[in-house]
Amino acid sequence: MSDLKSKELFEAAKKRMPGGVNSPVRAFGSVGRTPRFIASAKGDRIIDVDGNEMIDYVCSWGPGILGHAHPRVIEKVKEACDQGLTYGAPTKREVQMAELIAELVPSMEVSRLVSSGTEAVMSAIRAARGFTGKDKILKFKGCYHGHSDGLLVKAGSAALTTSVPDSAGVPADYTKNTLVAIYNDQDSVKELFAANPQEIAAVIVEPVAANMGVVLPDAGFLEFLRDLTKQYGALLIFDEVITGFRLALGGAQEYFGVIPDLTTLGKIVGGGMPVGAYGGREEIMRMVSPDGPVYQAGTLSGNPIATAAGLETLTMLKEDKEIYGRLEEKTARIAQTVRKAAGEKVSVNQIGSLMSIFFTPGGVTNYEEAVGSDLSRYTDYFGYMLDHGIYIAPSQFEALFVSDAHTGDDIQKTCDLLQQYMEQL
Ligand code: KE4
Repeated sequence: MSDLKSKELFEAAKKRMPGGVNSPVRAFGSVGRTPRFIASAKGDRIIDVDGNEMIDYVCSWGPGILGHAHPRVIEKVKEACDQGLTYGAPTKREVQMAELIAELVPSMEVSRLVSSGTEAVMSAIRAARGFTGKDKILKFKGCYHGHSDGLLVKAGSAALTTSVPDSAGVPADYTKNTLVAIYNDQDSVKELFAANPQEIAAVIVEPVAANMGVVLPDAGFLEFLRDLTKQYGALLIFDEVITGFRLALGGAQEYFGVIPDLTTLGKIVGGGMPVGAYGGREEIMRMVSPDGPVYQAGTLSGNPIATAAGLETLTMLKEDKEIYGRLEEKTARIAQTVRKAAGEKVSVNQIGSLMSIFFTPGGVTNYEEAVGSDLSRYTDYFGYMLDHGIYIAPSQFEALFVSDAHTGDDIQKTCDLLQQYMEQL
């Protein structure tokens, strides 16, 4: 597999863009390879500028649950384009989106569309602070909630690989109200609430962590957060940017039966176009301008092209609820292949269409165990898969995503390669 054209483009890109990319994880920084510059994608396949066709398990970090360039989504986007790209005025599709979001995620009685997951989280935090009149936010080490200043504290995702879990350029004043607990460690949460009994506006959590690799909530952990936040008059925010519409049609809150006060969405909600959303209990969301005093705005929020893609994607997921059974079956097949071939040498976390392989025995249930895994082995595994035409996350601290477009043959090809690799560990 030549990557000559990618190499040339990367050199040019590095001259004019930080790291040659528009988002750090794309730079392949932690796996020591040249990032593949992509020319096109269709279904479960992605094709780079050197013509290498690969089976894609990044799926654009989550939006691609239906696979790339689904004909129905493309058709709606093309139709929308002919009607103009943006108006800066309300449209019918935004009403349809808000109504469909409320139908699929009933806790999101009132919602607002924005243009990214970061914007959704930043705005939800502001609404929580505005509603409660409190300043502190509690997050979990290794969870990633986008790059807004107050949340770049012990963040996950690429912040872990670029060793800036506490980013430069963020004044201490901006993060003094950010408390950090340990995922799955109830005592660490209780201690922070006991020390700040009346000051915590909200707890924000990835209901399934997917930015330190995939780490599942221990049984009862989400229920514990729900009860404790109620006890202290704090809000519970589920960051469902990854799990939303992926773990179930109603997201992790449907899957686990734990209902937050606010939810943030991204990725799938836009069907591949730039859309984020935040929403929740009506009394909270009525705080948001122009109903209330919490200001938040956006030129391209609810953009007609983006909502065309998002609406068609959500509509297709609603029409075909069997998709979630298919996604679970495919992904569990991959996970079981690895467990069978590698035995105790690796830890595999899998739920629905999300999974991670950690090269460490004994299981991974939190940040320390994730970062303690053998990262150089991950790099070797990444290179092996890439050289054999399988495109997986270029970082241990991301997820492997499966889409409805992943064919049985491609899943089998993936399993065969994984078995070969894991058996020689
Ligand atoms: P965006 O601003 O990237 O749309 O969403 C931020 C965000 C918020 N919450 C969660 C749980 C997220 O996973 C993300 C973004 N996810 C990363 C992948 N781990 C996006 C990939 C990237 O940064 O390029």
